[in-house]
Amino acid sequence: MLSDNRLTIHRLALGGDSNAFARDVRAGLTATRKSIPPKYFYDELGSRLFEAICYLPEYYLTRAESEILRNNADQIVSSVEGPFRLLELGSGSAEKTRYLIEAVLKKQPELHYLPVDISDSSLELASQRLLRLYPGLRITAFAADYFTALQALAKRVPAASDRRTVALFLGSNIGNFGRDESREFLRAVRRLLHPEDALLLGADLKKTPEVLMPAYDDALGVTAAFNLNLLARINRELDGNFDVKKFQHSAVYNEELGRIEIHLVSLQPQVVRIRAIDLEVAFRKGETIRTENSHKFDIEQLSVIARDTGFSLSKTWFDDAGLFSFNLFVAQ
Ligand code: AVJ
Repeated sequence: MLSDNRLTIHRLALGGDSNAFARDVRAGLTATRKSIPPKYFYDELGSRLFEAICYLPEYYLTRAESEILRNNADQIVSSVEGPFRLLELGSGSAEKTRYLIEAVLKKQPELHYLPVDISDSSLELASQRLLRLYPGLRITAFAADYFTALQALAKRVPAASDRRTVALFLGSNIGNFGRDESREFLRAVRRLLHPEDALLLGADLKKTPEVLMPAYDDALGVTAAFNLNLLARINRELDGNFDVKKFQHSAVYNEELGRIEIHLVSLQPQVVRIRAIDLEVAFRKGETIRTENSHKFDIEQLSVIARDTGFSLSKTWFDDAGLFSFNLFVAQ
């Protein structure tokens, strides 16, 4: 635990937890349909590759959500009665969060910000920067996956009686969850909140494949590098011998389930060794590892999800092009 006056970082997903990575890689690569959970994209290199994705012309999500926040931050913050503290799940570079932090700091002199991120390097970098920018800020950060962090928060960060908690779940991170998992997650968030506390949820909207597909298969190949880095990470951390060139990034839109499905495709029959977990994995030509689902939403769906998880969808903001939604969920 790193701690000074204004910053405390709880490292609950330290490098030492390469155990969980080892376990999940073994389970995922020995299953009939191979998969690896997307949270493992975000080692230090992967987090930086994701930030590069956010600058791509094809990846409209980040720009659309930034536009909403830039244009509406004051109104968004005023829709909940303060004073606040902000709890952010999946804070990353916290670039977009700054709009909300600035809007809050216009209304109250100090703010307690509690970011959670799987990448401790992102968390530390973003926290130091925010503290330099905003003297009124105090940060308690959690380097952990979502469910670990929610458990820790329930134990260590008792519900505040003198201020509202506003939880942030931006960037359509919710899209990684399936139907049941998203509900389990939102119920766990809801348990941390009091009635009238709020969750601000950024969710990408359903749209034509012509717009969706390039966002997940860009011309420069940054998304491909982001996806393939997962194999390189297994090589680095688990002493694997993946030949990354013998796999290819693939993104498919599953219209029926309303989601982009991301895979790594084996370009030939091959056997890969992962020494640290004493595993040999055979791939057929064309066999894939599923690495991510990215669900897309409509407002009706979001309002049902809110109701199912102890919230009520009270307002939605859109960008001018109507690509992305920013939703105020009020705890019931
Ligand atoms: C961080 C989960 C929101 O699904 O759009 C971007 C991750 N994957 N390009 C998304 C991602 C490939 C991203 N989320």
